[in-house]
Amino acid sequence: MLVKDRIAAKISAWDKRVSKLVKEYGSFVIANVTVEQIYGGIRNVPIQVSDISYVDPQEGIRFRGYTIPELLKLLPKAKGSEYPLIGGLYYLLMADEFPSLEEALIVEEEWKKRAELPAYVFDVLKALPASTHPMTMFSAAILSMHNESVFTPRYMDGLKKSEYWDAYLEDSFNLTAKLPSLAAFIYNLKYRDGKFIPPDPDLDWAANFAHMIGKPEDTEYQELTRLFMFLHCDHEGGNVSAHASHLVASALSDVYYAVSAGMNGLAGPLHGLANEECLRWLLTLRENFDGLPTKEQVAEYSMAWLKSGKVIPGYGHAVLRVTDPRFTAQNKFGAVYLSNDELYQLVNIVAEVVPDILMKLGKAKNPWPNVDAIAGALQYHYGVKEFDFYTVLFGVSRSLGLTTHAVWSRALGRPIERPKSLTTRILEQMIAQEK
Ligand code: HAX
Repeated sequence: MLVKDRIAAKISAWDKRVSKLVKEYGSFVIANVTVEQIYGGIRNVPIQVSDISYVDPQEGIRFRGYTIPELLKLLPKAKGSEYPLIGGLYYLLMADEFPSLEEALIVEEEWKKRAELPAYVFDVLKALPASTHPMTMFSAAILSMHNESVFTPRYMDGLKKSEYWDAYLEDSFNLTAKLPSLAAFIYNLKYRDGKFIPPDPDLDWAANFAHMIGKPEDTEYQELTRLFMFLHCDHEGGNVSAHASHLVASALSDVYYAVSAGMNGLAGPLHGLANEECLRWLLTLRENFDGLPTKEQVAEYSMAWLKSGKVIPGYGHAVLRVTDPRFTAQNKFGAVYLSNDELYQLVNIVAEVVPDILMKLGKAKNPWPNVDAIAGALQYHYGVKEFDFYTVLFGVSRSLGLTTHAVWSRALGRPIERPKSLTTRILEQMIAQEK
C-alpha cells in the first residue's frame, strides 16, 4: 500500500529525531504544573506530543504544518469540486507529505476496496432500541467491528513491536473506509426507510455519504460534506476525543477500541455534541420572535440565557483565542450558497452580538465562535434536520485524525500512558512544606 511505503520510509528519521531529543534533553523542563491546573482539567499542561496537527491559540489549527485556508486552496480536488478530496487529506496526515492528485486518488481507491460493511453490523444496529442515540449506534457499531481487527490476532501470534504500526494502519484504512456507509446506514435506519444504499463507485469518500442518505443529485450538499469532513478531521492531541482514543490505544487496544472510545468522548455536549446544541439554541431563539430577530433582541435573549447559568453553545474554546478558522471556512461556504437562508443569517447576527456579551461578562476566556456555531445550520439548510445525527458526521471525520495518531504512536513505539494522580491531602502537605 502506498501510504504504508511512505510511512515506512519516514519512521527511521522520526525515530532518530525523537531519540536524540530524549537522550540529549530528557531532563529539560517544559512546564511547571500548578494546583489550579490539576483541579482545572489539566488545562494548558503540555502532556504529550502530536506532530499531526497543532492548535495555535491565535491562528487556529494547522494540519501537518498547513493552515485551513492553505489546505482548502492547495489540496487536490474531486472532479468539478471546489473542496479537497479527503483521500488527499488522509494522505497528508498519515504519510506526512503533501499529496498529488494521483496520491489522493490512490487513497480514495484504497477506501473503495475496503468499504463493505460486515453483515453483522446491520444486525447489531437493528437490535438496538429505536430510541438509541445515533452516537451510541455509531460507537457500538465501530466497537462491534473489532471482530475485523488485523492487529489483535497478529499480536496474539507474537507480532514484533516494530510491526505494530503496520497492523494498525491496515485497521485504520479498513475502518475509515467503512465510516461513510456506516453513518449513512444509521441515518437511513433512524430517520428514513431503513434501506441500505450502496456507495457510488464514481463518487469520492465524502460525497458518497451524501449519495447514501438519498441525495445523489445534490452537488451542493456533496460539496458541504467534503468541507465538513475536511474541517473536523483533527484538533491536536489534547481534546477529549483525541486524548481518550490515544490513551486507550496506548494500552495496545486496537483501532476499533480506540476510535470507539474517542467517539464516546465526542458525544459529550461540551465537545462534539455542541453542534447539535447550538442548532437547537438557534432554532429556539428564532421561535421566540416573529421572523429574524434584531441584534438587540438577540442580545437580550443571550443575556437572559447566560443569567440562567447556561453556556451559549458554539462559543468559547479551551485553547483558541480567536474566531475558529473552521467557523470562518463554513461561513464562507454559507456566503456562497446560503446567503438567503434565514437561519444562516441568524448565525451571523449571533456571531456579531454574542462575543461582545461574553467579553463584557468577563468569564469565558474566548468569546469567539467555534466550529459548532454554524455546522448544524448548514446541515439544516440541506434538509439534514435531525440534530442528534450531526455528531456522527463529526465522528466520521474525526476518525481520520484518531487513526493517524494511533498509527504514528505505534510507529514511534510510544508507551502505555500512566500519568500520576495525587490526593488533596498530599497537595496540602506539599504546600505546607514549601511554606
Ligand atoms: N457561554 C457561557 N459561558 C462560557 C462559555 C460560553 N460559550 N464558554 C466559556 N464559558 C464560561 C465557562 O463555563 C467557565 O465558567 P465557570 O468558571 O463558571 O465554569 C468560564 O467561562 C471559563 O471557561 P473557559 O476557561 O473560557 O473555557 P473552558 O476551557 O473551561 O471550556 C468550552 C471550553 C468549549 C467547553 C466552553 O467554552 C464551552 O462550554 N462552550 C460552549 C460549548 C461549546 O461550544 N463546545 C464546543 C467546543 C469546540 C469543540 O470541542 N467542538 O467539538
